[in-house]
Amino acid sequence: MKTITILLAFFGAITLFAGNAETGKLKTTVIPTYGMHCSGCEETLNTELQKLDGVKSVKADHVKKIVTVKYDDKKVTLEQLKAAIVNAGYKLSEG
Ligand SMILES: [Cu+2]
Repeated sequence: MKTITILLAFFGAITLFAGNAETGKLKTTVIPTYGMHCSGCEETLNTELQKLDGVKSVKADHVKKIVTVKYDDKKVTLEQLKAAIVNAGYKLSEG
């Protein structure tokens, strides 16, 4: 229970900082993503997001229900990343 609380605090902090964390021209964002059930789903999202120009790396995690994307915000927007997740058949909110 304590571990879960720490994890939640940790990812909350990442989400808060994600918008501002720049590595050169690169941004890292953590997008809450629902509907992934296995590593196959993770692969689908990895593949779909990597198709977007400007996406440098993708790490989907079906256990944590997040997709971490490193991207060049001059080439691709957060909205485009989210649209790609939805188009792949997953959801950005629960329910
Ligand atoms: Cu799956």
